[in-house]
Amino acid sequence: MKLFEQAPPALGNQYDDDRVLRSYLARVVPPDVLTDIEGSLSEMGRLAGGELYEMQLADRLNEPTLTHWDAWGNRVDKIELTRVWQHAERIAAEHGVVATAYELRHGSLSRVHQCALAYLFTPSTDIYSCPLAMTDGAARTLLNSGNQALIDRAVPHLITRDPKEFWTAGQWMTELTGGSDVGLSETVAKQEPGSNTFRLYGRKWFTSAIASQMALTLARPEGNPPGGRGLALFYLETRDEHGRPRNIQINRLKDKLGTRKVPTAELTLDGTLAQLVNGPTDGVRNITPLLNITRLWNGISAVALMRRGLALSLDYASKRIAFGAPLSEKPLHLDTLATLQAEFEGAFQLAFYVAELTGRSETREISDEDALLLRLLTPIMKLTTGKQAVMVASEVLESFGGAGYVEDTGLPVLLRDSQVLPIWEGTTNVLALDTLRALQGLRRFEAVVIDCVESVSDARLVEAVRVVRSTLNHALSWVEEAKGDALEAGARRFSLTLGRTIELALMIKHAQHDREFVNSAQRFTSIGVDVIF
Ligand code: MFK
Repeated sequence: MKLFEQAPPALGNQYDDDRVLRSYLARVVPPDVLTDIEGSLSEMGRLAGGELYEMQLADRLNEPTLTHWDAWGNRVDKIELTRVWQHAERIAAEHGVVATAYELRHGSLSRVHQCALAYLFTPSTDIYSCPLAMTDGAARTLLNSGNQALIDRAVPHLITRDPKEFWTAGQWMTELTGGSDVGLSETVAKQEPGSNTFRLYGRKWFTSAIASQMALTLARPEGNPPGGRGLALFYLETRDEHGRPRNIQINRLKDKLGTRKVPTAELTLDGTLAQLVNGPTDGVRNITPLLNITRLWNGISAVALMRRGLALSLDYASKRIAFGAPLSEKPLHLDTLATLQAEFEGAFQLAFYVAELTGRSETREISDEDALLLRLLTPIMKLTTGKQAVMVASEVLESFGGAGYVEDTGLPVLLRDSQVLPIWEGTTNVLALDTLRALQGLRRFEAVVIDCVESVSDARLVEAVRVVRSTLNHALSWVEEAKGDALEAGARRFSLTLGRTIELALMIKHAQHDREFVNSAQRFTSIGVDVIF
């Protein structure tokens, strides 16, 4: 008797198969630029759907390890990375997953190109996007600082395509006292007599991707006042020429729910040599360029993981027969996936719109009003897409039935890894409060949303346009009226409503360009946009 065989879900070229990415690029990137960048995207799509994905499945059970002592009793604190991570580092460097944004081959659109590469690369490389995000953010922070010695020393390594020269960067902010409230940090910086160098003493409680060659971190120079202003931003190199940590003890690796391939550590800094990046105070403000870049990466990673889950689920639906037909012919299954697809497309449009604005800010082609909009949209985008990613990942697992709950399908990791997206780089609530600090961008937000929906001619989008307008008005009047505790208590609902409103507005704009996307805009409208209540 022939045993029943179930074909597993499979992936093709993740660029060629992605009609959302390709349609978006056709709208925002001029044809000659698209011709120039398509080769790199198709190549990354081929790797992501092919050898990287296969390696990821084969490497599923490996995790990074920390060895404290060598055979001869020397403290070495050696980190062994997984096979995928070792390979991903080379691919990332060679394919310019960071470098593309700094080479500026296509001006401000280089950021969109780079985010598209990151989007394709991320789901097949076990969250190697984490060190890349911090590397990108460190390069941007150092360049903004104007500290020429540090720029000359580190930036060429951070943005090179040569794997032998490539460095990644850490972002050491979190301490036991302050995860979100970074101003509570206790690490002390003592200046070396007669020099500009400092030694850092303290404990860092959650340092991601500890294998990096350099880090940006916060510490309080002796005598400075408490709070974020009394902290300073420091640059340090993590290991000496023998590969040993420089007065840094790696106490242990974190035992996390997800992102288990990321070697996240607890550290003790015990006289670690460090240099000021830009002055002895205002460390929190000075590290914000890094935060804003990693928050962009967070959003791009959120849409990337949603897309991966949907790609697998859609493929499986054509292979899985139940109750007499493939799932892909079942109205309820299709309806469920269409809702997830609409959430993904809304998130995609918003994350890439923030990439466009970031690119224009980096090439200084941004108006003052759009700079304020970018400041407002970065937390909104990060918090909205993070929530969507968890919801979509959970539903994707369910769409596989029991198989989605079984580890060796490679599916559960999608949910575990997505769950970090609303947590690191600022939780939903912390970013909702940050949204309130950035309301100067609200006027431009309103103008952009109205502009997206103003000249809509397709009758099928009339209801979507009505919902955008009415939700926008509700949000604007709510924030005008809310005060004190009521304003703070409603900040999450307000921020999510702004996020969903601009997602729908951008979806409508996109559907005008490509009518294939009208259905998604309609569906997103009926799922619901206004969560202020
Ligand atoms: C998959 C890809 C993702 C990659 C992941 C990488 C690995 C993850 C590693 C981590 O998780 S690292 C830890 C991340 N931690 C955080 O994100 C901290 C979350 N907490 C916040 O964001 C708080 O809002 C914040 C620490 C910034 C609040 O601190 P303070 O001391 O109360 O700051 P304050 O007074 O609000 O702001 C100080 C200055 O910075 C102000 O400017 P002024 O000095 O001119 O008044 C603010 O306007 C400015 N500022 C704050 N946030 C800003 C900003 N400016 C620009 N952009 C921002 N986002």
